[in-house]
Parts: sequence; C-alpha cells; structure tokens
Amino acid sequence: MHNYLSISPEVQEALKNNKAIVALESTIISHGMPYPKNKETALEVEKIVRDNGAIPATIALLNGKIKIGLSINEIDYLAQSGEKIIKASRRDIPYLLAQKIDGATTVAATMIAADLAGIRLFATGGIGGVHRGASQTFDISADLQELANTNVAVVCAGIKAILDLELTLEYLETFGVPVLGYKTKELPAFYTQKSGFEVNFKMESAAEIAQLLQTKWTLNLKGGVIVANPVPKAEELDYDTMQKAIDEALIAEKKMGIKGKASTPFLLAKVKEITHGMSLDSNIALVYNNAKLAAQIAVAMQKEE
Ligand code: PSU
Ligand code: MN
Repeated sequence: MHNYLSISPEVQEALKNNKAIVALESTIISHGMPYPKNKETALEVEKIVRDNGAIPATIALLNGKIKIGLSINEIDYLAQSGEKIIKASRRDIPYLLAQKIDGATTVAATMIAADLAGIRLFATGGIGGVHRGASQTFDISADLQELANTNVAVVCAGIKAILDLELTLEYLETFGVPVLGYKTKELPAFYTQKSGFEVNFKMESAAEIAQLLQTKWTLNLKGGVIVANPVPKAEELDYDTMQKAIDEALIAEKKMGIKGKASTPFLLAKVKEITHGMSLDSNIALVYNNAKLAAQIAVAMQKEE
C-alpha cells in the first residue's frame, strides 16, 4: 500500500500528532468549475479549513501515486488541465496508478484515499447519486456504494438537484447510510435549501455530529455518513428557476447523447450556462460553507477521542 500513497509532509505531521484533517476532492477542481475560479476556490477552501482549526488534504492521482495534500503548483495543474485530466472514480484507480496517468478524484475515489490515510472527514459540494431515469439507464454514481462501505463522513450541500433525490434517499437507506441535516429537517438540494424531502436526523452542532460518527464507527457499523449542510441563505438560488434550468439541461443532455461519467460535469456546466453563471457562485459559496463545517466536525472528533 505504501508504494501507492504519497502523503505531504504537512498531512503526515498532522496524522502523527492526531490533528484534525479534512480531505478535499479534485474532480470538483478539474471538472466541476472553470479556470481560474476552480483554482481560487480550491485554495480558498484550504484556507477556510485552516482558519477553522484543521489541516486540508486535497487528493488526486499523480504520477502513479495517490497524493494526499497537494502543493499550489499541483492544484494549479489540475485547475488548468480541466477536462483533460481523467475523472477518477473507484474503478479507474488501478488502471491510472499502474499506467502512471494522472486523475482527479471523485467523491468515491477521495473517500477511498482518505480512508487509506486514516482521514475521516471530507468536504465537497455535492455527491453523486441516482440519476433521473436510472430505471432505464442504470446510472447510479459509485459515490453511493462508497458511502455504503467506506468509513468517511462527507459534508455536502445535500443531493444535487440534477439527480433523482427520492431514489437516492431510498438507495442510501438500503445501504444504511445516515443522512444528517445540519440545523435542518429538510434535505437541501445543492443550490437551494428546499427540496421537498426530509433528512433522517436533524443535528444541532458539530459536536453532536462527531458523537454520532464516533458511535457508528466504534460499533463497527461500516460505511459513510452524509452531512447535508444547506447553502447559505444569501447565496441560495430560486427553487423554481433552478428546476426549470435543470429540466432544460436534461433535455440538452438527451439531445446530445451524453451519458455515463460525462453526465454530471455536463449538467453542472449547462445549468451554469442557463443561469448565466449564478449557479457557479452559489456552488462556490456552498463549498466554502461545507469546508467550515467539516473542519469544525474534525476538531470535535479530536475531543471525542
Ligand atoms: N458535485 C459538484 N461538482 C462536481 C461533482 C459533484 O458540485 O464536480 C463531482 C464529484 O466528484 C462527484 C462526481 O463524485 O461529480 C459524481 O460523478 P458521477 O455522477 O459520474 O459519479
Ligand atoms: Mn454515473
């Protein structure tokens, strides 16, 4: 295993001294946002994690290694490469490492890497889920299976509105993944606080969430947890406008025959285009908000031990 992991000195030191650490994914950098906003966001997210008392560990596959803790140059490289970098989920890891091809890690691949390093908290924008029309296409993100099996808590702004929220919740229930709402009973839908669905449990503080994680993993109830943190009110988009934008993006996707791993990046970019960039601003704000909460939970976890 050690041949494939490359942990930055800062993250190594943090692991050794049991400091709070927050894992961060790289697909959101390369495929989730345009340059240079993606680079600025990735660096600001790291700063927010630090400001809230934890060490950031951005993760990618670089030159045959799973790199945990990236340099500014490495983040810049991923940001500039954009879609030229391969979007790497669980199934892509062995091929990319063996061939020394670089990859940007999805939620699933980032969870695997974090778990290998012993990092339990992970902040991102939104997770993958069951796509609309999945009963025909079978398109269900590998993120969900990872949440079913890997002991990492993912702080996100709920389930992306481009997905089928109801089916995603059913899937998560079947695989025993708790969906927690941070100070909310309603499941947020990425760009909006509203979704029309409920989370499983409303949590009032980072400490309460840390206690739940500790309990789950002490009992060896394997798998992840979703911490759904609503987009801040000031950056929230209008629910009906977003539903319309998403419907339009889904029609465009069908017309162009876009499928599989290209689907999520396409839909996010299309929604951004339709909303004249408003969805991107909201996306960035919610990622910042998640980085802060993840750091607070990671710090609270230290106190639990
Ligand atoms: N949410 C975002 N931006 C993203 C993603 C999610 O706001 O770029 C990425 C994540 O890396 C997630 C992936 O794991 O999309 C899901 O892709 P798929 O549906 O193909 O599994
Ligand atoms: Mn998919």
